[in-house]
Amino acid sequence: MAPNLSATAPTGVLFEDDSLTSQQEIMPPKEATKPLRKGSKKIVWRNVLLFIYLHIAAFYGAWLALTSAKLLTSLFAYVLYVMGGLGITAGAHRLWAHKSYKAKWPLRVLLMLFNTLAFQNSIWEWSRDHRVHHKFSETDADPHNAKNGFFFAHVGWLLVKKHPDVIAKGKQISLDDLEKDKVVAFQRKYYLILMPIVCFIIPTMIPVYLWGETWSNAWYVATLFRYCWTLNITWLVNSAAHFYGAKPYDKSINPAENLMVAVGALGEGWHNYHHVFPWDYKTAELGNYGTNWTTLFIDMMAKIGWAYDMKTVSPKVIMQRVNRTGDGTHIMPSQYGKLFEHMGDHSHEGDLWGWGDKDMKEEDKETAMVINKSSDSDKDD
Ligand code: ST9
Ligand code: ZN
Ligand code: ZN
Repeated sequence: MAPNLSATAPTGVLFEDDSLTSQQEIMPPKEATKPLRKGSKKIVWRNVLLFIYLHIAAFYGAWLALTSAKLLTSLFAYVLYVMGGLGITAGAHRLWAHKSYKAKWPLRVLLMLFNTLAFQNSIWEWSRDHRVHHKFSETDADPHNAKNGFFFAHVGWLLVKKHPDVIAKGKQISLDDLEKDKVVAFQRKYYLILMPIVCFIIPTMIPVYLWGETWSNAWYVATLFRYCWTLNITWLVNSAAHFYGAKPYDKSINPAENLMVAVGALGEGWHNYHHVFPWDYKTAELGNYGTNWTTLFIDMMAKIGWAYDMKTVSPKVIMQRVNRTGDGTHIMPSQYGKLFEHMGDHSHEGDLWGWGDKDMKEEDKETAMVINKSSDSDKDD
C-alpha cells in the first residue's frame, strides 16, 4: 500500500518503497552498523541438547512427584535443593566470590560438598565468572550481560561461546585467594569425579536404598527435577532480578530488589543492594531471616565459630547512598535519610567485585562493620 504522505518533505526511513526518500537518507540504524558480536553467538549444540533433555526430564519428574513418588522422596528433593542452594549462596557466592566473610575448614568442606551437589561448575570457575559479572556488570565482558535480554541472562549465556571481552577482562581479575584455598583447589582438581557422584549418583541411590523408592522416581524427582529447579532459581537472579524490582540504593543500574527471587534463592534477590555493596555478607540491608535463609545459616555457623569476620555496611553509609542515588523507594522514613545528608560520602563509586577488590577505598574498609571479628583478621584480609 502506498504511504499517505501529506507533507512534501522527505520523511526519512518510514517505508522501504517511500519514493520521497532518497537513497542517501536511508541509513541503517546505529545498532546495525556495529560489528557483529564476535564469538558470543556461536551456539554450543551439546549444551542446547543437554538442557532440553534436563528440562523435559524435570517436567516428567514434577509429574511423578505429584502422581507416583513417595512423599519422602519429594521432601528429600526439597532438602537437597536447600543444601545445594546454600553451597551456591553461602559458599560460591558470599564466601568465595565476594569474600564477605571467612569460614573455618570444616565449613569450607561442607560448603564445597553442598556446592558440588548444585553442579554449577567448580567454585573456582563460578567465582571467577561472578567477579567478572560484578566488575564489568552489563557490558560485553559480563558473562550473562542482561542487556542481551532476559533469555540470554537466564540460560542463553550457557548455550553459546563466551564473548571475547569476558575472557580478556576476566584475566584482569585477581583470583589469588581462590588459588590459595586448598578446598577450592581440591574440588577443581577432582570436579569431574566428585560432581557426578554428589549431584547425580548419591541423590538417586538414597531414596532407592533407604526407603524403597523406584529408580525412576528417584532419578527424575530427587535428581533431575531438583537439579533443574535449583538451576532455574539461581538463573532468576541473573534474569528476573536484573529486570524487575525497585532500586532504593542505585537507580542508575538494572539490578533490582525482587522479593520472589529472594525467597526462592535463599536470600539472593536483593540485587540492587548487592550490586552496590557486594561485600556485605547479608547481600541485603536488613537481617531479615525469613527472606534470607543464607544469612540465617551463616549466623548459625558464626554461633559455633565456623563463620567469622562477616562484613556489613554501616547504616550511615547506606543512607548516604540511598539519598544520593536511590529511586526513592527505600523503606526508611525520608527524614531518617536526611539526618545523614551532610555527613560526607563514603559510598562506592564504580563497580567492585567484593571485599579485597583492588579498587576498594581504604575508608570503606574502615567504615565497614565486621561481625564476629577474629583476632588475626587484620593481617588476613
Ligand atoms: C551454571 C552456572 O548454571 C550458573 C551461574 C549463575 C550465577 C548466578 C549469580 C547470581 C548471584 C548469586 C545467586 C545465587 C542464588 C542461588 C539460589 C539457589 C537456590 N575470565 O568457559 P569456556 C577462559 S553452570 C577469564 O569453555 P567457551 C577459560 O579459562 C551449569 N578467562 O568458554 C578457557 O581458557 P583455557 C552447568 C575465562 O568456550 C577459555 O576461556 N554447567 C573466563 O566460550 C574457554 O572457556 C554447564 O552447563 C573468564 N570469565 O564456552 C557448563 N571464562 O582454554 C556451561 C572463560 O586457557 N559452560 N575463560 O582454559 C560451558 O559449556 C562453556 O563455558 C560455554 C562457553 C559453552 C558457556
Ligand atoms: Zn547481578
Ligand atoms: Zn554477587
